[in-house]
Amino acid sequence: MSEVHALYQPFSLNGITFANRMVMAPLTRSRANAQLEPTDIMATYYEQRASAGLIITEATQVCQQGQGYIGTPGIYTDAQTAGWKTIVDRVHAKGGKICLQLWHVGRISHTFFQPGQAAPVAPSAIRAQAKVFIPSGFDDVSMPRALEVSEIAELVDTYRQAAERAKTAGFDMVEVHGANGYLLDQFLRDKTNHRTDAYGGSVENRARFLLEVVNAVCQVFPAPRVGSRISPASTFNDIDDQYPQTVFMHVAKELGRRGLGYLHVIEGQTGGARDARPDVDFQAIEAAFKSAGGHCVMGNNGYSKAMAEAAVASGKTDLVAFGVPFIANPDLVYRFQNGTALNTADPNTFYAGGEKGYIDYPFYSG
Ligand code: 8OZ
Repeated sequence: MSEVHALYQPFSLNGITFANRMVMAPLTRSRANAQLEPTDIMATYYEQRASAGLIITEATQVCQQGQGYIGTPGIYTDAQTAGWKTIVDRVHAKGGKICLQLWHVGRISHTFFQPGQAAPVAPSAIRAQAKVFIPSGFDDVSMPRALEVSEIAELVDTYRQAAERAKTAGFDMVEVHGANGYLLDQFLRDKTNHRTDAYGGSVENRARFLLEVVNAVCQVFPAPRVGSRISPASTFNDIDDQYPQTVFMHVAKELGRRGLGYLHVIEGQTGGARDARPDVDFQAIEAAFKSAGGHCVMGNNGYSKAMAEAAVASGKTDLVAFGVPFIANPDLVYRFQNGTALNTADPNTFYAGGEKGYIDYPFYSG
């Protein structure tokens, strides 16, 4: 009988127990309906993956202005909330735990998605070198406008309302998406934040919006039920900073000080090299979160089974989030634990809509 590796053993996060330490990473799949409500096939997809220790949902916009991609779900209408509740109930019925990722794309958007076809919003009026897919095909993202300070306060409350809806839907946790070049990350980094008010300039000022959002969400969920995702070394979506280590050490300490449940770190370039940026020390950032009072660390980015087992065994990370392997393997936990072969993911169906490449990946059958 082989030993049960720590990766497959339960993990307790301040009173919430995950069946194992394998997390399904947030994955945009573009299967919401025209009203951006979760659909039946989404419920099937998440239910199929309920053996993950924790599922983090795909990024979910907190308001229409926060949308930048076709078919990504929202959490700002009653029908969207009801759709999410169905998903939560089905995951819970299978014994799983599920966390909603709260998202606003900021400048990574197009007038096509915006209320009244207005400009997307950002810390500063700087257009990203990025493309978005709209019904007529790929197009450049639109020129954004800088948010007014009063609008930032409104957006903080929008996140709070989204957290209220997540609570109504029965989610176990919520994750504040602070990664990958979207709105909160745009505030953190000096390439995209050129403001001269209380939300720009110093690292403290650039982190203010993220921390205000986290404070607001923690009024709804207890802090240990709130996580945040960051990508300190990533340049995805035309984001960058001269001194990422300084920025993210501050962010990690402040999030830890608030007693958050977890810090979710994309270690390296999003979906790419783990050593993309040698001046970023992930271990130091993760340790700063914990020593300031944060509960646990979730590592992400290109982990193999062997890497994940070693990282958890050594205490380098508490939880490991897997993305693409969970797309193709609903029973990834079983397959890892039993050393069986894995299905291969088909990138052509990642964002294609429909059931193909979504709910038809087979479970292991021997
Ligand atoms: C891939 C395609 C669309 C969105 C992220 C929410 O990178 C995303 C995303 C990824 O965090």
